[in-house]
Amino acid sequence: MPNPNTSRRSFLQYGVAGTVAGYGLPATTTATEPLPAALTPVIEKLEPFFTPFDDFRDVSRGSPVPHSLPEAKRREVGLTRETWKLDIISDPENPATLGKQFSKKNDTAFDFPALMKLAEKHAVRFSRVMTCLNIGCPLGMGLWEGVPLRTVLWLTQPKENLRRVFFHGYHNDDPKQIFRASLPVGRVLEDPDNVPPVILCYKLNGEWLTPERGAPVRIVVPEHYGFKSVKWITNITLSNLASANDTYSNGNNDIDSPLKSFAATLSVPGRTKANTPIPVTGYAQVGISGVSKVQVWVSPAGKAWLTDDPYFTTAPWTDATILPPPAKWGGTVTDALLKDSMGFDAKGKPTTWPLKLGKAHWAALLPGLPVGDYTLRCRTIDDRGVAQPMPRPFKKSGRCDIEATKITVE
Ligand SMILES: Nc1nc2c(c(=O)[nH]1)N[C@H]1C(S)=C(S)[C@@H](COP(=O)(O)O)O[C@H]1N2
Ligand SMILES: [Mo]
Repeated sequence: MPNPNTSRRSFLQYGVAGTVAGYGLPATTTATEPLPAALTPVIEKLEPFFTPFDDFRDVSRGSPVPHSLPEAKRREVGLTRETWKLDIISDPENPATLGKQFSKKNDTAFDFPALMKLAEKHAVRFSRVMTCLNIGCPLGMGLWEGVPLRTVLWLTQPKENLRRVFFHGYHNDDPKQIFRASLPVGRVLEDPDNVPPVILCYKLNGEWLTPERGAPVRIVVPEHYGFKSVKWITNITLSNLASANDTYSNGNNDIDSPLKSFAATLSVPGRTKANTPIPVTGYAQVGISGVSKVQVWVSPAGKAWLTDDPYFTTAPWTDATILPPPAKWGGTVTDALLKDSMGFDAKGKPTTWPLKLGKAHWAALLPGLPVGDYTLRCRTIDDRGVAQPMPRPFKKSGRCDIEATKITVE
């Protein structure tokens, strides 16, 4: 696989003063700033960086959901690598001018061996978190591998009248069950700065996609919420229609909203002793504008905040520590897999940190508190200095509310 690294921005060097067991994090973040020892036990218990298959959460529509079909049926309907067939056609209602089309009807469908042939030269791998626009917590963090969709699109020899690419997957041959998404053709043909390409994906964390994750082939759109990453892909339609009609545009969803940054906690002691420092951990989702800081703030519970400051911008936030790249990546991801992945160097080390469109972990040791009930809040600050939930606070463009967690000090 060619090394597709484009970013040469060197990233912060972390001192490695010793390795914490389990999650395998270096015990210091920078040579000058050791992590307090009280954080070691909670950091050891953090989830793996890449999500193991069984821990991925599933968002699938369909009755029955396609991945629940028995193997024989999946084979019959083209949901195995051996039987997969992809239509790539011009939209009959808003035709794009193509030199060539691929269809089951004419026995010219694009198939898995053809995809693997392209993969030899064009395959890319990149990490990204899969998040549902309507769910507050990511479904899983993965290393996705596939062929850029544009490489396949160019096989149709498009000439003109092509403005939008629509795609949908297997839907039990019931038009009412079609789950459709789309992109402007420009996004398929060209990638915004440092964002990986839209891919026809066949591997996750180095293994073939499982039926639940969309086998044999799904779309992955790196910078968008999960609904653009259509599973069990069977149809690509090249259209001259200028506007989207994604299934997700129903339900008041903002389908043009790329991934947002936000922070959430993973471990917070619900009850704790007075005047004793309180170790907390969490994760940050790294959206399109990155994450430069994670911050925490503890306040007495039930105390009203200023009504003209709904996002607590004037609260006394303090910085948490964003943890460095883990020594062990988790899932089935190895350094060998990472070394020719986008955003990683020849040794399998990330070239920037935290990984854009990914997940990072953080930790903080809160100062001891007097007896009482408290609220812990956390937030991200993006690369432009904008604090969560800005710049796009609306619920239907992806979740990013400032999380509030209760702590009782006894
Ligand atoms: N064919 C198909 N693809 C689909 C869906 C679906 O229902 N059918 N759900 C989408 C939504 S809403 C999300 S959030 C992601 C979730 O990906 P995952 O199930 O692999 O976690 O899949 C997307 N792809
Ligand atoms: Mo979703």
